[in-house]
Amino acid sequence: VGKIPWWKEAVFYQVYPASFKDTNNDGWGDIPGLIAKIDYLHDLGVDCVWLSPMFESPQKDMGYDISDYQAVYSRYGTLSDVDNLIAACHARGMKLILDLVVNHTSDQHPWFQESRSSKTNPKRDWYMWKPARYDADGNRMPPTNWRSYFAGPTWTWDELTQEYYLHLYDTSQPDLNWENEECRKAIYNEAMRFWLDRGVDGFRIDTVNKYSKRTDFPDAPVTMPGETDQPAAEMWCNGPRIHEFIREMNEQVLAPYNAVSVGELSNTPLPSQVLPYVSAAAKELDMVFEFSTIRLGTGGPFHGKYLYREFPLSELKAYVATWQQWLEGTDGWHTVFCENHDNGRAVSRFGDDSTVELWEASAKTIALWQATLTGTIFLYQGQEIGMVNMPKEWPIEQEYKDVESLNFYGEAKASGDAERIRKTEKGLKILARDHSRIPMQWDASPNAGFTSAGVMPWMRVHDGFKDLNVEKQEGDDESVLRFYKKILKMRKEYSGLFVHGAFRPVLQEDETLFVYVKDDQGSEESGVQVNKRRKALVAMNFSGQPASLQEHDLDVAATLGCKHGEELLLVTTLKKNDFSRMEAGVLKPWESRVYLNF
Ligand code: ISL
Ligand code: CA
Repeated sequence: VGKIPWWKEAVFYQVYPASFKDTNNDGWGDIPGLIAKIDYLHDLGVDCVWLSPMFESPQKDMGYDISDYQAVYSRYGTLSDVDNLIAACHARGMKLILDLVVNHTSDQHPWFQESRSSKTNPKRDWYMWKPARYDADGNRMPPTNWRSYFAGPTWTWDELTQEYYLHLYDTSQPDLNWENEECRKAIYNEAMRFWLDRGVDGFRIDTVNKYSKRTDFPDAPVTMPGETDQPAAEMWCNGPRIHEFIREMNEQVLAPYNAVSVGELSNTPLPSQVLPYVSAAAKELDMVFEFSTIRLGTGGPFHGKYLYREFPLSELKAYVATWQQWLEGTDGWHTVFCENHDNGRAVSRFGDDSTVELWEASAKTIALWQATLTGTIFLYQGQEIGMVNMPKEWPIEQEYKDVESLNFYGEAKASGDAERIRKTEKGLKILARDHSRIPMQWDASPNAGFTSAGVMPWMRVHDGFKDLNVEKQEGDDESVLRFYKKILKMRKEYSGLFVHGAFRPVLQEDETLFVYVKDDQGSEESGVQVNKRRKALVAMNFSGQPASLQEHDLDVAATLGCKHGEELLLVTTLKKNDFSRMEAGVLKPWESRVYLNF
């Protein structure tokens, strides 16, 4: 029986440094603030912190635009703060991973400054430069019709050398040219080995599927008639040399350091496309983030990204079932997450934040849902207290800061189409990346304890922080936070079921109940010693109405394959004072339970 790698059963927790905890009263979170909260994370049950970019950066895209891989953004701290953070994690048996952003740099990075300085500069080829095209009237046009992620073309004209450079994201984020070997070597040394040598345990790897582009640069087919720039993800996602590049990175850097890796795989919706990245035999990545579930309700990755679309529960369940089952019988591994810094809050999207009761019940149900799924679990800061989206009344122009939100909004306004503007506003108020970026709510003091009274935080603190904060929930043994602690412990105690188990959907078409069976038969494959064949039935009410199991023909004991009376209630989201009124076969609004066979 092989040894299970530590990262499979570990609980990962993403920290967005700007919004976690400010210690020097400049309104920005910082690394000393994270160090001050390490015991909080340890107590929650976190094993590994993923720290979003804290590198030197002009902050056009909140640090995903790096101008120096080996320096820390001064508002976040210093190199020695990072050393202290590594030590603080390791002293508690925890690990730390950093964000590796090497698809692009900032345009302020010295590599790009050199590259743009002349066509003969030795680093010219480290980025992707192309001459202009001209239309029939002699007007200059970009080399292709590709639309960038943040709206507008993927090409920006550079006056000095009279060529365009490629950028999949903002114009200030030029794409590195992975075709150039010297460039790859510099990435490995400066962005990776430098940090691994200081003791970090691995990386969350940004946009890992986009290093290899179609180098014949064809135009994308017109799928948005009337628009100059067309969606073109197939020109740069999962490109011709992508697996070669990642294998090389693994062989030369990740494997020698025994570093853990989790790659971000957007625009890769098919299991058959994902497996080559995470198959153990392929020696590329340990884990990946696949986005079908977290993108639910968005109109599409490009133009329609912020047009909200209502979706039935069955659609959510279908994605979960597909991705829970896709690696059965393979040597792949995957991740469980429903929040990150690029999406609205889960309780406002998949749960119900319309009343205090429904908020609390649905936040716990989301916790139970995540903690019972197979794969490595990732939490995002604030998820553990059920943080919600920004209030709908907050005006976009004043309170939203994200380049992507503001570009989409600007684009809608420029269209002059009132309907499109209205829909974009509505969509942003549910889906914008800004929702997850407001300050962490620590306590009921001014500024939610994120920063001191009188300081202006970089983003506004949620108006509801007095009722929704860590301190309040620490003191309430039925709070969302205490429930997370409990359920993360349960997940580890029954790791054969919840981390490794086989997933079987039940009642897949139902629009109220979300039900599945976890069976630890799957865990034998993953090398876990199984003493007793266990099964768990996870029954969750994803609605504001009571739901009767009987009416759904759901027989708990029979589904678990045990005798009646031999099913054990392992955990419920119900409050203790509701127990007396608990009806065996009826789930209250957003109530959820896990039963075990005996
Ligand atoms: O639609 C998208 C952009 O919102 C995604 O498909 C995107 O490609 C993906 O989420 C990449 O995100 C990562 O890289 C970006 C950065 O802005 C995000 O914050 C980061 O998570 C560029 O570095
Ligand atoms: Ca600060």
